[in-house]
Amino acid sequence: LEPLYSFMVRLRLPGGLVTPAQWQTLDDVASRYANGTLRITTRQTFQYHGVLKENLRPHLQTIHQAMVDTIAACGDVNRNVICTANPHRSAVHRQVYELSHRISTRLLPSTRAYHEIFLGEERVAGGAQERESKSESERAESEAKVGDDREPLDPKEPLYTRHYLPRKFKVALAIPPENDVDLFAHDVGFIADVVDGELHGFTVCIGGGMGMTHGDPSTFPRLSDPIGYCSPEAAPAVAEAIMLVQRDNGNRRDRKQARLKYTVEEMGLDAFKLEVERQLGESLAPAHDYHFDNNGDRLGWIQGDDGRWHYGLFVQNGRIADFPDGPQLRTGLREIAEQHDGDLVLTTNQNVIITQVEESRRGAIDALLDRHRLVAETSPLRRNAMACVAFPTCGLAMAESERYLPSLIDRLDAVMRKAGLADDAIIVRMTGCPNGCARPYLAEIGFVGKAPGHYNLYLGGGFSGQRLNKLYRENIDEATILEALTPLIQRYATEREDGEPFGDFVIRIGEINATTAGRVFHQT
Ligand code: SRM
Ligand code: SF4
Repeated sequence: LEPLYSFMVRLRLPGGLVTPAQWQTLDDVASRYANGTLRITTRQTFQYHGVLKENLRPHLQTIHQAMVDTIAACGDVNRNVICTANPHRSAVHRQVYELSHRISTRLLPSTRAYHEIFLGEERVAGGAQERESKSESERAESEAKVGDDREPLDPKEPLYTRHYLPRKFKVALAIPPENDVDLFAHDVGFIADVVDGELHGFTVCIGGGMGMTHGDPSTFPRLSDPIGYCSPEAAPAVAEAIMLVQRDNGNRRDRKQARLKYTVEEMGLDAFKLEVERQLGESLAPAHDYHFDNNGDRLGWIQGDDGRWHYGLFVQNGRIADFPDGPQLRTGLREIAEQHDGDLVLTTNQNVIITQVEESRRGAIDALLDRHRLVAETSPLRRNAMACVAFPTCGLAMAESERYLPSLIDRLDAVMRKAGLADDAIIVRMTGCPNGCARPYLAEIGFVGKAPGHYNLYLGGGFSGQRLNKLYRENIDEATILEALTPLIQRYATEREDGEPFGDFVIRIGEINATTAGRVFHQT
């Protein structure tokens, strides 16, 4: 008897846009083939949990009919490309969204294996068979080159060759002043340079990443650094050049040191940049200035440049389900997708935007939001909080996250109210392990699971995603968390300067040192 295998399915959805027709299909498969929920991820796409092995192919075939796939959503490849949400907000948002697609397409693997295995496409001549027909000596030569950290070139897989990348690879695009994507947290970041409403180009950053291992100071989160500037047309080629430099220089012996951030630390930023320029065949222009002022989402109604409206809906930890006595998120959003012809856009803060609403239709959308209780009274603390999935589905979790953060926020809300800060936002993030899937090292208050019921507490992240936080207390339970944070929140209420974010405040009063670079993250 075969064990009951169950899978997680993650979609490739560059820029997070879902048409209403796609939404209905994606919602259908949640009941038919998964655990009845859809989960918006911190990379602007959907995950399904509990997909049984026998349901995997029908699941992927159904979403394929809706023009959605899961190619390269996991693995040592370029992952889902994310960008500042909602292409319908302005012409620049549209252009940046389209670039996220072009980058995603350009960096896709060429293999047809996905189509052959899951969609029943007939296997074409060549491919693996041809590769297998290599003589022993040819194969030995290739392997020797691999051992030498060099990839043998494979014309059928020119970007990834036979051995793919040393590790996952992530690209983000942001439109200042909004840093919803946490631009500096990714291997590559493109910061839009917008002048008088026109997209002129991008400042290119490299070397970000969140993951680390508890107790191993050679691993650390790192923010990316600017290396230059490119035109919008050049952005896909620049992303590819950076990926190829990482492919050929990343550490393939130690997966804990294999991300691009460590390659940059090892080679030096200038040497990495030179290699990128060599790949490109030209120099990058000098980086431009940029300014971010927040890394959250704009919730509620906002008007786009063409006069239409967009509603940013808060989805706690990205879980779209019908909650007993709570919001009927699945039913409500399904009905919106059935009745409204505008797109739905997922955000990197795990929320959803109902887009392209004509003035005359706003009342109808409000009525649907009301009927299904989609808009609950929530504090700014809760609206700005994020948690990764963790238990019960994540095999790497050390502590609860998605299932626990809401109740911890209840308690922190009470502390905030008592301090007179009910209307203030502090960025709180939690993960069940140090891999950093909810980007906790950028939070003003970050919790990282250490053991069941116990977390490391990090303080001092920047409000707009521009500074990493630092370890403040290790391996503490809820009572100790509240004991540590209550006096700081009370002091914040009375001693903060005008407009001073909590992350800056705890540094100014000397409670914690600022983290100035990833490699000093572990220094107190
Ligand atoms: Fe992640 C591994 C969930 C965004 C860093 N991540 C995992 C796995 C697949 C666990 C595993 O390998 O078995 C988790 C599946 C849990 C589950 O039950 O669904 C998982 N990661 C997630 C999601 C769903 C978190 C969420 O709650 O939204 C996010 C899905 C993103 C997507 O749609 O593609 C998610 N993961 C991230 C991010 C944030 C980001 O990309 O902006 C990070 C930090 C940024 C980075 O990559 O540095 C992140 N995930 C990791 C790592 C650590 C990588 C490293 O460099 O050390 C792992 C473990 C690994 O790769 O070995 C990991
Ligand atoms: Fe799992 Fe850790 Fe990622 Fe949370 S941070 S989803 S516990 S791998």
